[in-house]
Amino acid sequence: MSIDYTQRIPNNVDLSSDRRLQRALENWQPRFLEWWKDMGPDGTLNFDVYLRTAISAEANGWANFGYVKMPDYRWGIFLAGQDPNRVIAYGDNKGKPVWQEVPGELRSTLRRLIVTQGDTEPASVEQQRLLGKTAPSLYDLRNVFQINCEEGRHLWAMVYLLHAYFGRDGREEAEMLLERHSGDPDKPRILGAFNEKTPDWLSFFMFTYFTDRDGKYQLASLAESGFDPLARSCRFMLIEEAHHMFVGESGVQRIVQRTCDLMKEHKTDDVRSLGAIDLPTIQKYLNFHFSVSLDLFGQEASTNAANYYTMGVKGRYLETRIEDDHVLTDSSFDMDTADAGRIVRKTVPALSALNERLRNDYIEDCARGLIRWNRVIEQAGIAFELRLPHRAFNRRIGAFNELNVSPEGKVMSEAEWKANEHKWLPTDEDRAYVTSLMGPAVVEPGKFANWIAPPQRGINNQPANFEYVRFN
Ligand code: BYC
Repeated sequence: MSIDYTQRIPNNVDLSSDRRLQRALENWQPRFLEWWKDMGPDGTLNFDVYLRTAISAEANGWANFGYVKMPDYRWGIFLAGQDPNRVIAYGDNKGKPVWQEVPGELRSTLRRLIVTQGDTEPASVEQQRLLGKTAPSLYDLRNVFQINCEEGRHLWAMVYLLHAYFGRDGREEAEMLLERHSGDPDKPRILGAFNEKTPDWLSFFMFTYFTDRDGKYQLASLAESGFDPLARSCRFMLIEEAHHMFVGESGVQRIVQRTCDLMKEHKTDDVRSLGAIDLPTIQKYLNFHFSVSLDLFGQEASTNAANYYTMGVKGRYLETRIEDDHVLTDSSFDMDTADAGRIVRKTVPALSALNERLRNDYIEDCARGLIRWNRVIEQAGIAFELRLPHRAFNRRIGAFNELNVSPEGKVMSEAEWKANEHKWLPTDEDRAYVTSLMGPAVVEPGKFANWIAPPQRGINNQPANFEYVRFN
């Protein structure tokens, strides 16, 4: 179904045919805009930003580019097309038609998953609220705003589901999504990583590379849901999400490129004296964001995850492409876990290991970007390799929470870990240094901050010196 842009809330769900729902969402809309003004990108209400806006739910030609003032961005409700023959691909309900309404017995489970997903979207906008003040270029400024707008739209996607399918409880949850805030001591966001700060652009690029990629894997699992409106919402969100991870990957790559260029030109490792970010510091930020994002996959052994799967609520990554029985009651899975203070390999029932399996898929995907970043370093003839730390390193959630593990995977005493932590994770001094490089924002078209290389190409085939943001 095409998107109706004549409505106050653009949508492809025929919203105008359900007056009650339409009115409920139109009541939530001003609350969302208030939140955007208070918690969204700071001081930007009058900027014209070269943004893409979804205009069709088809993969080809789905977006339109043009200048938009962000409070006027057309946040809307877009679901990917419906397949009338779609059946549940796994679990006890395998082969049965997908649900167009919420089955009563799955109501609280589905609501909880949708709320958890929805909670991350505004959280990331809150985390990125101040980045515009220190943008390294107009190109980057535009990209953070694009991401913020689309995370706002992803919030809309989840709020639509809550309003449309969960009655009064759903409306209350939608309110709460605007009341919890990232880092708020009284009403924090639900998942750990979304209460961390994103105070600088190195953190931002690492966040969009590692944490948005958790989003990709969680959304892909929910895109397999037997609850069809959730599956279709997530499928469309994934199309938007790809750009966010591109911003992360290319952002880190451009920082690495600039660092290597300076190291080569000045024949020195001491790029801090040249106002750039040294490779060991980049590695420490990588260690932090990777480990915090690993926590987002939950416990290694999880009965929650087993139940989601058995009930048909949340599948595996690309479930329908996997060749097995899609029931998993007789399958096992090998994984590392902690036992009596050590990392041990165990064979466990496959159903209880679904979080870990998804984490494996994620880690494999994360490694691909490092290959590209390391190629830049290698081409500069520099002997340094960025590495993903061991999965047990710096964990707060799951079995490894109780261990102290080095990036290489060595288990150690707390004292030894504490004595070495400064080599592995950003110290206050590292953070202060990176912060000192930030800002004021570089706002001249085609100019870039000293610590980052220009992108290889512009947005939507525009040149790098395009005026991506007009300040009025
Ligand atoms: N922090 O059995 P477990 C994105 C809790 S990112 C705090 O493993 P489950 C985005 C858990 O709630 C993607 N608590 O749980 C990215 C449970 O509590 P109860 C977001 C945690 O449910 C960038 C207990 O520990 N989407 O989209 O299997 C920018 C037992 O754990 C955490 C989703 O996450 C944690 N990290 O797995 C913008 C998808 N981990 O029941 C956006 C929806 C676990 O004991 N969520 N706990 O009270 C889920 O699928 C699941 O809730 C989780 C957790 C995978 C997160």
